[in-house]
Amino acid sequence: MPSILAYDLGASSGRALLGRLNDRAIEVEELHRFGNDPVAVGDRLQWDILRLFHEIKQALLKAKLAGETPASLAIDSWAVDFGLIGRGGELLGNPYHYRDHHTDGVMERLKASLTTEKIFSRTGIQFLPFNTIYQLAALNEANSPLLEGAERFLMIPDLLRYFLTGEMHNEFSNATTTQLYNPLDGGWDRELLVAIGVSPSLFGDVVQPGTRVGQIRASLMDELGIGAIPVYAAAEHDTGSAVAAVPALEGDFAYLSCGTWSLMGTEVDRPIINELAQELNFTNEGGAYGTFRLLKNIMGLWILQESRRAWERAGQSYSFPELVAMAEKEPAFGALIEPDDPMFLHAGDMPSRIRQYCASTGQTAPESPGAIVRCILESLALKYRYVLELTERLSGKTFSGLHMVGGGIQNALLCQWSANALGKPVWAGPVEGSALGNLVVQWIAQGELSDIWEARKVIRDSFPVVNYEPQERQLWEEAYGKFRGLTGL
Ligand code: LFR
Repeated sequence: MPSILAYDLGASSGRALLGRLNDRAIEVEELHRFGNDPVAVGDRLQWDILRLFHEIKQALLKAKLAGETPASLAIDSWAVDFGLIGRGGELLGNPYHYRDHHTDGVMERLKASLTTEKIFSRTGIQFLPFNTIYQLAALNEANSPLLEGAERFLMIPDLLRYFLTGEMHNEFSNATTTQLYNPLDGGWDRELLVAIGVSPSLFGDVVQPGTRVGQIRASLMDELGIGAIPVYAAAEHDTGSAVAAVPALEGDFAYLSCGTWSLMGTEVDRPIINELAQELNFTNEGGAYGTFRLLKNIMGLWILQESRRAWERAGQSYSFPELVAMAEKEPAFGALIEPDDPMFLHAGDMPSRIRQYCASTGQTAPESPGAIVRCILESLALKYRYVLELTERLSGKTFSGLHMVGGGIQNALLCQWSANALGKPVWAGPVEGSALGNLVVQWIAQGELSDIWEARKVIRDSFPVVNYEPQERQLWEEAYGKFRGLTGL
């Protein structure tokens, strides 16, 4: 059985995995792993997109040197960010990072001028200040030369795929995250585009996950000394790929895709766009095979990653396992935060911000790294409980437990505390959710798997799922009450 290749790019690292399907069992092999370090230049925070493309090529080279000829490849990545292509097909500037400050205040202004109701009813997408719509509006407000010279809009995987193949296509799952795509009409929302001063001509036809969208270009084959490789569109939004890989056996399941972000929700057949969804600020992101992800973003392990960087800058280096071990030794529920407070969104000194949050809510601020990590992880687990309750309320479903997928599940303490907070079991696995979702969409497109449910079954049979049963129920019930009181949720 020939291998196929999945590139999964996260906000802090990327990986290339080779997958093989043998007797309905998936085998994966990590071909290449690399850091993804955004670069601050002056006031701007940007992605090092050419470095990412270099790493994509490195993986192709590694495949060749290992004697592998992948039968196809696809790329998924974080959402909302994009590059603009100018005359002659050149990329204009480096894509901005969604945590850049150029969108500050833009969402509030557009909500007031266009109305919240209009934006939500046309897109079904949650209000996050970094959504593409606000990034493009910010460029327009700033009379950016990037926008003046732009002829095409490509999101990160579209762009990298364009570098690979020379062909430009906009992929569906990622397109929906822009808050500029109308899932009811099934196309880009021209009215919203015109309202933010961006020409609809930049936006191309939208291709579905599983579409073959070219092959690697001749110049790249020459450069690397390799043959042609067909290129597919996966569910190119990493969360879309992660949910495609949830090893659920029944339709009504709840998931948490756990990485830099924690994305919690359920899969639905059609977007739920109503007053309650708008009020609770849930999203309806497009997925593979006509599915939608009714979910909510939770700030996730970003706060921990960014705290670790702050300690590193102060000359104290800790690994994640070290930090988790330190947290475990601290007393329970010393201090709690609302992880989704806007003060935690941008890069910076998280330990100080956490102390500031605690001081302003009348709590004793955690000082040591262990106490800070305990505060972050307990607060996340309690926020999961809150968002799962909202998901049940909005979807009308009741969940018997929670599927957790993604790199964050390697943190066993977080999984256990999540089960404790929910009072329901957590089923953790697989770790490489997004890359597996990417692989199975390619196999379905090639007729190797029949559909998404068969794919989920095969994933379930191929990778371990760790079961965490809830413990210390009373303690966590009380903590949940304290969390709701403190955060005002
Ligand atoms: C997760 C993710 C989220 C999206 C955020 C920003 O990696 O794709 O789904 O809201 O990154 O793009």
